[in-house]
Amino acid sequence: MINDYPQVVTIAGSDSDGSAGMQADLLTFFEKKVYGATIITACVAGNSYGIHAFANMTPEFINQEFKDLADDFKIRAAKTGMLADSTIINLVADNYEKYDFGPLILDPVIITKHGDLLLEQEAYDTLVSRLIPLADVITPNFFEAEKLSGIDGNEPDFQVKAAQKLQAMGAKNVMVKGRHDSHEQETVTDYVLLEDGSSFEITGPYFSTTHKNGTGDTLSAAITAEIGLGKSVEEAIRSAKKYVDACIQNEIEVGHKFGPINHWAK
Ligand code: PXL
Repeated sequence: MINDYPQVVTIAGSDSDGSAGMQADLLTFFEKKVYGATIITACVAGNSYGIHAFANMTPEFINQEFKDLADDFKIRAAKTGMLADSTIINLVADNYEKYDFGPLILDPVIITKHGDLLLEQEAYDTLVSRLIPLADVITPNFFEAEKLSGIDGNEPDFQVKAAQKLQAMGAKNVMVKGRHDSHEQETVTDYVLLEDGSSFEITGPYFSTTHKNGTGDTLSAAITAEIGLGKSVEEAIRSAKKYVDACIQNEIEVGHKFGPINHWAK
């Protein structure tokens, strides 16, 4: 058996409503035609109104998931999503150092669009010390970039400064997503700083919709898929951004409040 079909993995939480977390990642992998494996870190019970219960996987279980994939599959790229707490971050880093799963796309999932916390407060330090130095690409949203860089989002050139800081902290390539919290705005501008020091901006339309659950997961999953398919980081980011915009634009009517995006969009 040659085992050479492009294979990627998401190391993330399961979201019972199917809109975010590893469910959004798998839908993205499927649409991008890469084979998607999953390392579940935690499960959340919720729906479009919010999250109502959490359960973390045990360290033994997570270690076994890594081992089983490493024993059999040829993973070409990996992404992280919800990592829940310090213990899980440490063992994800340990396993990442132990096995070759290709480039790591770190989506520093901290809080949901409903305001539910997905990472315990004391886990930031572990994320910074253990995972940022392993990241080939990090994709913080505006709030996460503020939190991780320690720079105030109102400072002039915030995205540039935050990206430089995150690179100095060890991430090779950084995408600081634009602010999208005002219904007045017409566009959103993301800033990307590449490993070689070059940079670019991507400006896209701002979509005023409540159906945006799983947007960040989908973006980082699409970057992971493209990198798994052999694209450069720049190509992967540009193509992922286009895909996510299409997913938001082509609404799908599921749930009553903060609904999912539409992964069938092209
Ligand atoms: O979209 C962030 C996210 C990531 N992972 C899990 C989630 C959510 C948001 O709800 O539930 C498991």
